[in-house]
Amino acid sequence: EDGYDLWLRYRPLPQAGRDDVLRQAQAIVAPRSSATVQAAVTELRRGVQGMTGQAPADAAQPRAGAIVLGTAATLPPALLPDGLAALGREGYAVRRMESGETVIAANTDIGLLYGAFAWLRAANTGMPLDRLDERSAPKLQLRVLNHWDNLDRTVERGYAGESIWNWWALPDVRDRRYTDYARANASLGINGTVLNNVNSKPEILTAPWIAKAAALADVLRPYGIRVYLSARFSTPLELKETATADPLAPEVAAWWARKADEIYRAIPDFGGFLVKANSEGQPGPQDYHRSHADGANMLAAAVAPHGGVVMWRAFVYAAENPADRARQAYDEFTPLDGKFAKNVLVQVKNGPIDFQPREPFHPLFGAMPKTPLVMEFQITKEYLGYATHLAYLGTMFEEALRSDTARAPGGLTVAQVVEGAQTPGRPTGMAGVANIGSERTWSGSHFDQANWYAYGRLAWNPQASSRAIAREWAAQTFTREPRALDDIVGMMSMSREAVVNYMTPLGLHHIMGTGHHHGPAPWVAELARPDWNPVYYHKADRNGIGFDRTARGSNALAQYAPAIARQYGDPRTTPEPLLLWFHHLPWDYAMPSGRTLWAELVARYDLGVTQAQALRTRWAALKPFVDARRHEDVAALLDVQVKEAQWWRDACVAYFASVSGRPLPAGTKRPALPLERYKALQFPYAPGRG
Ligand code: BDP
Repeated sequence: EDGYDLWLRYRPLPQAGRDDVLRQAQAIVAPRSSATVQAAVTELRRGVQGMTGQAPADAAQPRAGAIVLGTAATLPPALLPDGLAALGREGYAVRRMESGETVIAANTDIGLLYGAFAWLRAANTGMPLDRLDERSAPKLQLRVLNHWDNLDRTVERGYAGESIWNWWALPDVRDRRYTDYARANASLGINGTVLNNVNSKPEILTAPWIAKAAALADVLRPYGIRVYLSARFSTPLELKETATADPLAPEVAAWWARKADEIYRAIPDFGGFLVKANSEGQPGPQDYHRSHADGANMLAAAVAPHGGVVMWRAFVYAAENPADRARQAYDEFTPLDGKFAKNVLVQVKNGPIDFQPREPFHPLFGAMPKTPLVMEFQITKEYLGYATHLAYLGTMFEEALRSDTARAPGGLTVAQVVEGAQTPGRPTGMAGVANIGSERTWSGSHFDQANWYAYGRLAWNPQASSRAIAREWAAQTFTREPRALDDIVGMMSMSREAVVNYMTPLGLHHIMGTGHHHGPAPWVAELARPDWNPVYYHKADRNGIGFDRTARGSNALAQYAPAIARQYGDPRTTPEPLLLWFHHLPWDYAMPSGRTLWAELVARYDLGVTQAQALRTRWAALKPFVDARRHEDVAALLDVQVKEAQWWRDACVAYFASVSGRPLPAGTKRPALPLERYKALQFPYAPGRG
């Protein structure tokens, strides 16, 4: 086992499970087949064969012991579930009938494929198949991966090898891996993929690359996955096909309309464009004194006749806004609420800075009631220890989604906003920055597969429980033994908090190494822009630490609903995990634990190291339950995590001790090395720079 099979391993089940599967899946009955139905049947066969050693037969007529796939048009009335229409285009019902058939019903072929995966998931996780009765429909329409893959096959912030897109060999060579990628995504309900980096190049929209994208679209289509492209705003200008990229210039709009026509000729179900504009040096409409809405709407008009959408990112921060980078997206986008075309979605990162181990939810959620907002999560762990550290992100995604924006009486969670509570009739979506590469594990480590999995399941249902998802994943990936599962789920559930503790406890953020973001560098102060420097974010000096975002400081807090602004305006009522995000406090500030802030900070760093050690110990005890190779792979990474947790702790404690001028709290271990030695570490070849 090298991890390639992901959660779709279909290994032989223990006797009881095997008998159960064999009883329910003696045969498969499927309607005249489309490629999608074919994919569903092939997957069911593969699964049953793998779990039991026996392949189900093909049958023409429903009968007890058969799995019967069908839509309202093909199922016999006796097998048709009530209320099927309400499940919509992608929903499914899976039900074991009293008469002995297992019916997988849907309104479309893609619903059947999702239903087939649901049945396999149930079989794989040991649910009693003779009582199966599940209905499900996605709560979001666009469930999309964002690949930050470059055309030279490097991956920005990728820690799992080269891009899986072998651009050079495309469109002629269609690697089998693309099909396995499609299967894995379809098993979660992911229905879109942006193939290329948001830091995009003009070439992606030229004929040779459109052909490559079209070849991928052909492979992904049977699995319900649409292809999207990241578009560089200045493409026509840079290709020298227009004299400007001004979105209001007619020649520019006409160029994009022609380009959209060309793309749709090659990819009739093309999803649309993702755009990073006027952000980190990318071109955009503001270069022409136009707004984000002007830019987005021009592109939206080009794809609208074909049913496409534009996902316009709200990740913006400029050199001219040094007072508080966290404020800019809200300041720039809220005045545009209601000004975006119907097929534009604004894509917002979960927090206001940048995929930190912990951030409060982004204040745009709930604050743009006339604009569909896509949640953007980062699945790849740019700021959480790359693919080396175990950090299950399900808990982090859940924390963001369950946050109450307090923008409606009785509450309005971020999940509800993303589900379109404020924008009925408009599209909805979630985007996840992929952690997928060409390594055999796909994600760079076995546990990082769980982050892809959790993202997909939460995109289907943003209100799902991260713990339940972890259990479901681990049961399919490692073992069905309940005690071992409890342990694995326990490890996963505490893992992200461990990372927060040893990297950025109590609301600290962005104190990682410059550029590559690997390892601690809270001392960095000399970079050209203030907001590139860690010292800008923690503001530690002799007197205290933290970023004052209250009315006395940057007042970013005023971007939240009044109830939250009030609660977080006082350090005593601010949730402790966000304390230094919103407040600058003296080192002697009394924490609820009875410790001073300084002592608490050191205690948190120590706790993080202890938690990393606990992950390692707990995994060691799981050896009897996990195949040797994968057990060893994970163990090797946990050794690195313990070592790096200690490094983070030692470097940060040494640094904050030096700026505060405080002695280490009594009983605290001294950092292993003098501060200067940590400062001197360099990582010129860290991966993922793109
Ligand atoms: C930051 C990454 C950078 C991305 C940027 C983005 O460091 O590589 O290009 O986000 O989201 O987290 O556009």
